[in-house]
Amino acid sequence: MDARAGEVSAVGAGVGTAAIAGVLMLAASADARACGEALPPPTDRIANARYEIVFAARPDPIATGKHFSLDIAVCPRDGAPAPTALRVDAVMPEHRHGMNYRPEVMARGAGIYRADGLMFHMPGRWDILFDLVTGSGTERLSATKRIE
Ligand SMILES: [Cu+2]
Repeated sequence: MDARAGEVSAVGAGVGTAAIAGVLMLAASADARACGEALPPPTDRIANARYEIVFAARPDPIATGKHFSLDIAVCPRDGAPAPTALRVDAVMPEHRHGMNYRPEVMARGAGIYRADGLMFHMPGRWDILFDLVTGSGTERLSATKRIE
């Protein structure tokens, strides 16, 4: 009887662990969907330990020499504070220059931003820079785009 009771509780523990693991996986995928889910695809996603950024170019694909906008979702991770502001810029690191225009960023609430007035004036590698202003400084995430 004792051995049997032991078996039963061992099985019970196994099921419990599997159920908890399943809940954690569901929570993780729900969070991943939640960031930027308001943005129609296609979207790009970048992240560091503290922040996840999902963004979409309008229009997509980005054309050389044409103004474009970015719809951006900023999602703090692991208890990081929501940024107080977002700055957006872009550079060509291989050519050591930036854009000829300064984009304007509007906060739309709930971690959603719109950056207007970007232009990649030549083809090649561009890095889009997202500077998150937080209480403890500025945190930069960047995303590389190759423009034909
Ligand atoms: Cu260049």
